[in-house]
Amino acid sequence: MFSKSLLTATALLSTTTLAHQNLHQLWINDVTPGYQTGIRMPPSNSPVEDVTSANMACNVPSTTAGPVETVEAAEGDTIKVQWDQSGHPGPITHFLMKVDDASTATGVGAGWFKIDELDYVDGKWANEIMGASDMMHEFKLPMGLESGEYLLRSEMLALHGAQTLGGAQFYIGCVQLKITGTGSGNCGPTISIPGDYNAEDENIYIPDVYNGFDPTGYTAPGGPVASCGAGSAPAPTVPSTPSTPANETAPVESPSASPVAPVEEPSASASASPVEVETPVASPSASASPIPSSVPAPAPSTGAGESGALPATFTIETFIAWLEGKAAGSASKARRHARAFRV
Ligand SMILES: [Cu+2]
Repeated sequence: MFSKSLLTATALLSTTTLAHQNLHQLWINDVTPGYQTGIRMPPSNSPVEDVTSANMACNVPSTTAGPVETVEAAEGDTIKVQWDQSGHPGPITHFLMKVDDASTATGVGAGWFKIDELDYVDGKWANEIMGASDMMHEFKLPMGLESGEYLLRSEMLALHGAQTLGGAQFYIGCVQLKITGTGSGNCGPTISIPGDYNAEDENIYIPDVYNGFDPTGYTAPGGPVASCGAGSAPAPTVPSTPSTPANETAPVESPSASPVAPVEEPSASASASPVEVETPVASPSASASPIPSSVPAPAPSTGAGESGALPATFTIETFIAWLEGKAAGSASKARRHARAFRV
């Protein structure tokens, strides 16, 4: 516990960042092209919340990053992705889109097909499951892909604000791939991004997310996992392994060598490390996520409970939360954590 007098707001605000997240690295059959190589890094780690935005496809385009390398892969390859630590409850999904030139394609529009999905398994959301594996998640490129260039879209949907229409947060990272395959390009079903996500969809807008919502039957947006070619089933999803990945090509510059990057919250467990004001989505496993259904969802427009009086004694997390409430209180669309942080 800390006393108010020991801490100043400016000190905390300047050193504390919140659990926004980005995709930073991938491995293809356990070999990485390097830290942030092949990935279109957005200008910040903030989410996209407007499902009608073109940024839903491949996040906000960077105006300062240099050219992104297109990475080679083959159908059936194992892809492992690594995201920032996240206490935001929700699923992870992956989509592919065949493009003429992965280095220039925007990814906006039709042609995306889902190849991987992890929602809520054994009482844990995908972000929690990944948190136990250094925020890695593994899946396979389907068999039956047509050779050519693709965008691979990794989406982590955060549901902690899903009780508000438009409050769900989409974290998106796109990878540029050149895939060798044996198919003829008939993977489906396909969707349009933006276009097929609607703010009111039951897996995006969840009014009772803190009050009775049962996540066990939850299915992430984007429709079913596609199949490619007649009779060709998609490759099964392979659970992430806790083993440390090979990192042959980027041993020096990769901040991922550090167990926890300084901008990230120290723990993947939202319930154990409430760095943010946010409350994790209620889980049936009450012991793991002791969020009672009676806890009222924070009122976005008032910031009630967040910008009120600070108790005489408090944890650092509570103080950060209080500060966030102060900072967000005047926003027209109040957020339970700051958005302006940039990596
Ligand atoms: Cu966040």
